[in-house]
Amino acid sequence: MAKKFETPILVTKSAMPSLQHYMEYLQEIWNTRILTNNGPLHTRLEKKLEEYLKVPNVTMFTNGHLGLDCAIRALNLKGEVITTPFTFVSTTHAISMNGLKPVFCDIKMSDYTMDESKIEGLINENTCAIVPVHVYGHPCNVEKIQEIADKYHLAVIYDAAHAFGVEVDGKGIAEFGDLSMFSFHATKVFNTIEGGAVTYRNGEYKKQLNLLKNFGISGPEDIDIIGLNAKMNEFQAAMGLANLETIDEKILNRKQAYTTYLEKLAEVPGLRFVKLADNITQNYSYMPVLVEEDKFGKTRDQLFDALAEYNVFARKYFYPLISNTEAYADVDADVPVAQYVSDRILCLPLYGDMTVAEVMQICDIIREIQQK
Ligand code: T4K
Repeated sequence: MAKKFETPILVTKSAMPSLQHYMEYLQEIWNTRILTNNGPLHTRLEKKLEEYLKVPNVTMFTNGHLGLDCAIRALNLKGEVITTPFTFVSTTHAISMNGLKPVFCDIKMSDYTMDESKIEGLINENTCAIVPVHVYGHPCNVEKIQEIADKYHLAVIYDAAHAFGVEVDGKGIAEFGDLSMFSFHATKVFNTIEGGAVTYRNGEYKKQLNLLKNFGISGPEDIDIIGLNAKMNEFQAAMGLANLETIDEKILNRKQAYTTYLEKLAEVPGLRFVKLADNITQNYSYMPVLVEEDKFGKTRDQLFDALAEYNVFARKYFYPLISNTEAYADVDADVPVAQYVSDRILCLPLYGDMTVAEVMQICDIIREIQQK
């Protein structure tokens, strides 16, 4: 019989440095008394992230959502934006709150990212941009999307919230599109407590993004544009600097947990996993499994509820589809694949400190639920 966990296993667990190590960074803050507004730790982290993400420009934000909002704002867009409904609602809100109309494109069964073959059918004279999501850190078809964008003169802003450290053919995922947004939220592969960054190759965006996140202020007596307060503070930057020191180790550990899941669940009927191409360096940010009721014998929701009885708290990322929410009830969507996936997907627990023993126990539990 599979064993119930004594303490709850949640879908993720924040990566944290030792308290003592974090305190070393805090000591620097106490020395300078600079708590926010582009302080020394902030500057250091931005530089280190440019190296790690292999991109010439990184601008950090208080959270990923405001980063995405400012990335869209920086381009001064008007009209319709093609995006995916299979995401966290932040993506769609950032589009809508900029006065733009989201147009939902379906996703692919192979990796759940935007189906590039369906983009052109959604383009009209009002289309100004594409906002795809590297969902679960699975890279979109960046080449094809760029081809379409070039053909129709559209901007491409990637929601790369899940894609920290992901590479395609050795190139950082931040290389692609006009701008990309990474989330550094507590639940992400790399965290700064709350936080995020916008990355871009074209250095001309830097001035605008820095203005947008600091009330549009360019000097003590100059306010150039209308802006927000979306600055990352020094305590967040300190967490980022400390967490960045162990990021490769954490990703490696995630990989071990991820591959253990794949091996142990391979024979369970009705569970489908994504297989990415060999040219992709993954970050193993999520462990999505698609539950096919006809073969598994239970629905995704039944598995979700049964896991909770064993103290395992998976999450239905991403259900409901954004196009089915009250907030976007007025937006039409023809997205059958996204609907199919959203109704069946479940993210199993996965985090940087996860042990193989924990994964094996979860797999035993899943096998037991399937056979009951
Ligand atoms: N675009 C996409 C595609 C996104 O997924 C997100 C964020 C964004 C944009 C916006 O980025 P940010 O503005 O957030 O930087 C979580 C996160 O709050 C959210 O950041 C994330 N996506 C989304 C997918 O997941 P919830 O409501 O599921 O979080 P919560 O509080 O239920 O936490 C999940 C589990 O994580 C908990 O069961 C325990 C663990 N946890 C949570 C927190 C808050 C920790 O271990 N430590 C913590 O501090 O939204």
